[in-house]
This record gives sequence, structure tokens and C-alpha cells, in this order.
Amino acid sequence: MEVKNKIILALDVLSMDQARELLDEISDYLDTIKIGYPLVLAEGLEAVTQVKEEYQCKIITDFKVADIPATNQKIANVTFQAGADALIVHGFVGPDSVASCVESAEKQGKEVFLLTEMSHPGASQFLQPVSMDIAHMGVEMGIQNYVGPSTRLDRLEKIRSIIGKDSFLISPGVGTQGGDPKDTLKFADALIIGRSIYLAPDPVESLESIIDSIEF
Ligand code: NUP
Repeated sequence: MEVKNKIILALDVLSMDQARELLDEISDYLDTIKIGYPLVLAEGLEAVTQVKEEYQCKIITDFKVADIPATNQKIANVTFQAGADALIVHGFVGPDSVASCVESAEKQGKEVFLLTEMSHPGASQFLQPVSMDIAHMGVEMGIQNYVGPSTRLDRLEKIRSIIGKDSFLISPGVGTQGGDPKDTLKFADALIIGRSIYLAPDPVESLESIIDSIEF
């Protein structure tokens, strides 16, 4: 996946009005937007369809899908039918659950991102001990796209070394959660950024300063 300016906006606002107000200002800088539970639970899955159509962007849906294979497949089918280009899937549920999402994606010409280790502090308790195994599982399954934390660069580096240089790694945790954009891009292909942009007094200025900081 190509990501303009190496930034994926996490569109965690709670209405389409807020989403449009933000995107009218900043959409020229972006071509990939991540939509998760906040906006979809507030406005319905049509939010995915509407943002994609109105702003001509790729949509990564962040539902951290983590159910049995049969249910995962239904979630993936419905999400892709709504227009999502990619779906973020939890790895800890095991290969059969992940495979059902991959199968749905392949049938519809879409993509799956495998979530390895999460970026928040609590991830160190249960997820960290298995996150490298999750990355290895992804490689064994032939998965191309991964999500890993910008808040623990030593872990992100390890994930990159497991998945190889040709895999595509996107990384949340930049800004508000403490991760540094430029350092993260030593290991990741693109950053996922939400609050540092949409809560900024001037989202355009915030986005421009992040872009300036990562240009080399
Ligand atoms: O490990 C993860 N950490 C994380 O923050 C996996 C995620 N998908 N996210 C998501 O990235 C989180 O749900 C939010 O949508 C975005 C980060 O937003 P922010 O911290 O930049 O506001």
C-alpha cells in the first residue's frame, strides 16, 4: 500500500459532521484514513463508504477483529462490502481466525493488517509475551501488512526483523502516546496519527509540522 506523506489519519471523531469539518481542511495532505469503532458506532458503517467516496481515499478499518473464524469472516465481508480497502485483525486469536479474514480479503481484492503488539502501556502484560510469535505466525501465513507500536521502538525493530524489509508495517502511538515520527519511520513504512492532528488547535499546522519533521 502506498501512503501519501507516510501518514494515516486515525479518524476517531464521533460524527460525520466533525469528520467532514476536519477532512475539508486536511484531506489534500492525505490519501489513507483509518476508521475504527468510535466513528462507526456513532454513525454506522456508512461512514466508511461516505468518507471513501467524498474524499477519494483508501480506508483502513480498525475493528481489531478477534473472534472465531466464522464470525470473523462475516465481519470482514460486511466491512469490505462497505468499501474498506483493508481491515486490521488481531493475531492473538490464532491462525484460523486470521485466515478467515485473509480469505475474505482475497476474494474481494482487499487487504488485511495483522496487529502484533499494541502501543499502550497495558499491552506489556498479556500481548507483549506473544507479540513476536504473532509476527512469526503472520510470516508463515504469507501476510504482507502489519501493525506495531511506535511507543516501543526496540519492539518495533524486532517486528521489522521478523516480517522482513518487504512487508508493510504501519505504526500507531506517535505524538499523544509519546512516539516520535521520524524515529518510528526507521522501522515503519507509515505512521497512524489521530489526536495530535484532530485535537490540535490548527490541524493543518500540526500535520505540516509532522510532515516537515519526517522529511529527509
Ligand atoms: O496498538 C495500537 N495502538 C493504537 O493506538 C493499535 C491501534 N490500532 N491503535 C489505534 O491508533 C488507536 O485505536 C487510535 O485509533 C490510533 C492512535 O490514535 P492517537 O493516539 O494518535 O490519537
